[in-house]
Amino acid sequence: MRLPRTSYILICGLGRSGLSMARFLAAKGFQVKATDKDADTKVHEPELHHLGIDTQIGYHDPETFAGAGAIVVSPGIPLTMPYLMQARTAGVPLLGDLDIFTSYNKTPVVAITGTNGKTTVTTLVRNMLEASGISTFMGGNIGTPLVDCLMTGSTAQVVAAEISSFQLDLARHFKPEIAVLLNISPDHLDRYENMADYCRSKWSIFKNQTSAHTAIVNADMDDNCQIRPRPASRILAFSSNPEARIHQGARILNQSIFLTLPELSAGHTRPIDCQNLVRIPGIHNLENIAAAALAVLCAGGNVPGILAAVKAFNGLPHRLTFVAEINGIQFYNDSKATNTDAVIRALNCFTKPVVLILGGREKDTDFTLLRPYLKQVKQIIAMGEAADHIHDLFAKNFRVKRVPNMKTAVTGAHAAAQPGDIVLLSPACASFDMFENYAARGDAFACHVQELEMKRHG
Ligand code: UMA
Repeated sequence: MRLPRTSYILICGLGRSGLSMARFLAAKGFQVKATDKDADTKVHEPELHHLGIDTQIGYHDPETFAGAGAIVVSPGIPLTMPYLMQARTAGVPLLGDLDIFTSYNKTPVVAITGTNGKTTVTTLVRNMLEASGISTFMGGNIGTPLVDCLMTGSTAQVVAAEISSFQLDLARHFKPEIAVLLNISPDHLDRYENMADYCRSKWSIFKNQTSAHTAIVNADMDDNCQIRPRPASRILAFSSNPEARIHQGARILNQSIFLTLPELSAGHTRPIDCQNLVRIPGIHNLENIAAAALAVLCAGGNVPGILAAVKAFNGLPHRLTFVAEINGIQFYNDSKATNTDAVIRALNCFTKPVVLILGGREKDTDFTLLRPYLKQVKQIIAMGEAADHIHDLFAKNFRVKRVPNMKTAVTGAHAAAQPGDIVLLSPACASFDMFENYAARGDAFACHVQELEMKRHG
């Protein structure tokens, strides 16, 4: 891919991704301009000006878009943004960070996408590779932009990259040596036309792979999430369905993972007994471990490294994290559950009665997908912009209480629960209506739970 030298490259959006890209392209000697509609990003102006980058901050100027040689679009900015659409129509190429990273990167990449579990699997892949003696750079949607790997003089032997569908939407040349598709379930339908579009975006992670590469795919995805043609790369499958036949890949059966792969000696099959090894709950986490282990073996890691990393892994914050037990009621923070499938995964981990805190900003969410899994839910606490919608959908069959904020969500849930019950914050929504991000929402939940605990102790 050739980047323009005769005209400027416009960076659209100065969040983490755009800022890193501006620094990177300026360091490569390109003429760079940067724009962000949010005046708060003015704090970056001195640094950007020092790097020779012109800025338009607090507004977007359509002429700057139309006159660019190329526009690098931050992943969170929809491609339907009018100035982007006009520029594209006028022939200005829209680029994403993956293609720019690909044109400079020389390190093998393990790329991980999927609706749920991406961050956990990316972290596991990094930890397993490191425990196998392979130095690894971890970046992408997980937080550290991938071009940072190219700027820090990293000596990593492998890049473990969490990849979002938003990043894939602008990728034409991204070609990871190993790519993992964990699962697909409805999400981001405010940005995609329909589920088929979202699925196409996810599967495109494999589109440039050749027979020299490896695709690791969840064999249990239903037909709606499948896509033809299948990738040209070697396909490894993983499954937790006892009926599944896995020729090469991983099966999850009775709390064990059976890996079958030519990379393994000793008959190509290796069972891993997870009973006393794995500290993170749920079948979905065994799937995550299986997918990570396959990727790591393909990238040169080893079984002792995999076992050591799994044993040491306690899970990431805001993912079904135990907060406290008050009066025999256990409180769990699953703030990262921003879609219905993640809530279903969380509910499947409990057999006890649950008071479920749902709500936030909707993403064209179909909450009715939750209905078959709500048997053990004794009360729904509905908060945020989605509260009325949730109430209207479920109030006929469930007890639903609407609350104005997180504090009343926690006190309301506590009042509705009895000793032995679970209070679960697993909102099925984005957090941006009430919080800066899902982490701030999870912290607020934990903080109000702690207040309850303090009150109890007088
Ligand atoms: N902006 C404009 N004009 C617009 C709209 C937005 O200038 O019309 C500006 C905003 O004012 C803001 C910037 O664009 O300053 C935000 O860009 P961004 O949303 O792409 O955010 P970044 O901080 O660059 O973070 C992005 C990813 N964000 C999204 O995909 C929404 C981060 O993933 C990623 O960690 C980071 O790049 C580094 O690679 C976050 C995320 O929520 C965690 N991802 C989604 C998810 O996991 O569900 C996909």
